[in-house]
Amino acid sequence: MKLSTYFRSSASYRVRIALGLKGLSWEPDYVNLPKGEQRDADYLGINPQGLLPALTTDEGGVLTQSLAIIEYLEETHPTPALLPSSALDRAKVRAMAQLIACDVHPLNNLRVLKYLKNPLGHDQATVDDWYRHWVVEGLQALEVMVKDYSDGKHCFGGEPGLADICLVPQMWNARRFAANLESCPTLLAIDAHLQKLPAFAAAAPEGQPDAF
Ligand SMILES: N[C@@H](CCC(=O)N[C@@H](CS)C(=O)NCC(=O)O)C(=O)O
Repeated sequence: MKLSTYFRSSASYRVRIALGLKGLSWEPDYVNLPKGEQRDADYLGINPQGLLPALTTDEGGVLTQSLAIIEYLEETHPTPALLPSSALDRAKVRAMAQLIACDVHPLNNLRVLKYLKNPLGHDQATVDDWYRHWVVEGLQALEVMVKDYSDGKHCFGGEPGLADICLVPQMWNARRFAANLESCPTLLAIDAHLQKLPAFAAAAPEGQPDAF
C-alpha cells in the first residue's frame, strides 16, 4: 500500500497509526503541504480535494478521507479491532472520532488558517487564537464524553481504537499551537499513555523521514 502523507498532517497521522495497529506495511508518497504540493496536478489526480491523506491499495484502488480509509482497513483487516463489537458502542466511538475529525479539525486546517490571513486580513496572533478556541472547545466536550467509557488510558474500553487514533494527532496539533489543555485531564492521561505504544510512536510526526 502507498500512503500519501506529510509528517505534520494530522489526518495522515491517523492513518499511519491505524496501519501500525493493524501491523500493515506501507510505502510513503511524501506531499509537502507548506510548499503546496497538494495542489499539483499529479496529486489532484489522486485526490481532487487536494487534501492528505490518500491511500493507494495493493490492488490499485485510491482511497481518500482518513475515516473512510481507516474503516476500509478495519473491514479488510479486522484484527485487532478498532471498533467495539456492539452497534451501540460503535456509534459512541464514531461520535468521539467525528467530534475531532468533522467538527474540530476542519476549522483548523491549513487552508482555513491561510484564508483567515489572506484574503480576510487577520494577523498570526488572531489566527492562533482562532485555532486554540476551536480545539479547546471541542476537546472540552470530548473530555466529558469519554468520562463514562475511559479506563484512563483509552477513550473507550481497554484497547486502542478509532477515537484514540483521532485524539493523539489532535492533541499533538493542540500542543503545537500552545493550546491550554489543563481542563482536559482525562484526555491528557489517555494521550500520554497512547503516545508510548509502538504503533502511535512510529506514526508520530517527529519520526517521519519527511520531518524537517
Ligand atoms: N476530512 C479529511 C481532512 C483532510 C485534510 O484536511 N487534510 C489536511 C492535512 S491534515 C490537508 O491536506 N490540508 C491541506 C490544505 O489545507 O491545503 C480527512 O479526514 O482525510
